[in-house]
Amino acid sequence: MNSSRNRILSHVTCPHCWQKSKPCEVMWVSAHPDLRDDPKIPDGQRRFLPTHFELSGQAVDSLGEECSEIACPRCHLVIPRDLVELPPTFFSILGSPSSGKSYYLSSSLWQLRTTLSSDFAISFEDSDPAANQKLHEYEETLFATSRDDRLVALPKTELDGDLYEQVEIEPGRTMLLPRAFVFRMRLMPRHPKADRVQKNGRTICLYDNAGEHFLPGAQTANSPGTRHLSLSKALFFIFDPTQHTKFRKACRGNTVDPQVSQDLVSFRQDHILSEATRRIRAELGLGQDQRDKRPLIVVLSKYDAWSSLVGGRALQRDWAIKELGHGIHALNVPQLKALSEKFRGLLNNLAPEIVATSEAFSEDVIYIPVSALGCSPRELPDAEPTGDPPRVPLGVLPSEINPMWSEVPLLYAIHKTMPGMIGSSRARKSV
Ligand SMILES: Nc1nc2c(ncn2[C@@H]2O[C@H](COP(=O)(O)OP(=O)(O)OP(=O)(O)O)[C@@H](O)[C@H]2O)c(=O)[nH]1
Ligand SMILES: [Mg+2]
Repeated sequence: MNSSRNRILSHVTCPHCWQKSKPCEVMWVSAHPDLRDDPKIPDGQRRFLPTHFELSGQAVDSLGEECSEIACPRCHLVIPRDLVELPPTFFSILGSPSSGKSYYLSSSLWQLRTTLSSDFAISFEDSDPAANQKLHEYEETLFATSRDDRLVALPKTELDGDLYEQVEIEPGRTMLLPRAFVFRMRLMPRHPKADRVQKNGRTICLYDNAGEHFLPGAQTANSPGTRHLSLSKALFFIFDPTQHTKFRKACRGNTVDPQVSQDLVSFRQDHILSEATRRIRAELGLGQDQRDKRPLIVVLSKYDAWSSLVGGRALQRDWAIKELGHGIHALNVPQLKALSEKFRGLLNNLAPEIVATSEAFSEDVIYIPVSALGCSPRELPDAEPTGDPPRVPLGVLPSEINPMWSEVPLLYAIHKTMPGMIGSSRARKSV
């Protein structure tokens, strides 16, 4: 493909089906309204390999219209243009149903949008705002609503809902592919390594899978929803203490959170992690005695509901993020590691199977508590109980939301996997 921009990568990775293509193999999406007959995308604009380009570098379709979107030659889904220029970094978020993945993703990205530019001099933007639309809706529901005195809730992520796309990948074979959220990161001029700004640009690709996708048997050749696990540079395992029998027992009476006080289905969360590690080992050809080198970040979600087990203190931002001067901050990695040891100790007491499964899989495990909401959700009045056992759906008051550390796991992953972007401070401050 042709481009008017500076740098083109040697191959382009599709964030939906993960096919790697040479830039010249990447297809364009016709812009003329009469070209709506793509064989793989029902009602989609025709995809084509261009022969004519405008001076601007945009391809021209067979009816003379200038085009702007590109698509994967295999699945025909749209690829954000940034993926042609900026190396992609995939991050995978996994966890059981209702462990808090969607709330965590929304809260962490909402925080990152401001923290990265204000504190780390890194710009962070949507690569394709239309493709990130669902996430915008989540963020607006929780953080930018005009009525913050009404209970709101994010929908449960469905196994085949609008975060997935059905594609007839070859005649008679339909695949269900996950939609990626893609972001562009670049160093800003005041970043200490800004002279290498071109080199240090990156795209980040993230997914919001339904928890059921991580259950044994859910991944098939035609529904490879979690194949990103083996491509990703860091894995985020969302462990929800409120779904764990011993944690629930230990903090009952010390929280009003209905997730602790009600009788809920408890998923064997170690099984979810084991299943993910089984898929990754099979995909990467990793032996049972070999450990993965990538960071495994065990995110202990809903800290607000179980903080009584560690003294009830709120997680302070300055325990994790330290100012270096001139408005530039670094991650206090020694402090994070020390805190990780404390939370590992708590897990070892109450959920040793999580520590054992995590550390048997990865050489590089860190335990980070977060609260995406910073408050407990409440039962939605007038809502019908659903599920088995039936329970009233929960909502949260936007005026009460006050996230704690939801940006920290992603900052740590960026620090570990993209050298030079986020530095580490040396000093440790005792907590
Ligand atoms: N107390 C507390 N509850 C939370 C927090 N984050 C999420 N929850 C609750 O956890 C429940 C499940 O959250 P989701 O983010 O929808 O869970 P999920 O992992 O995306 O679930 P699936 O989409 O089914 O896989 C919701 O009822 C939320 O109110 C938090 O920080 N604190
Ligand atoms: Mg979800």
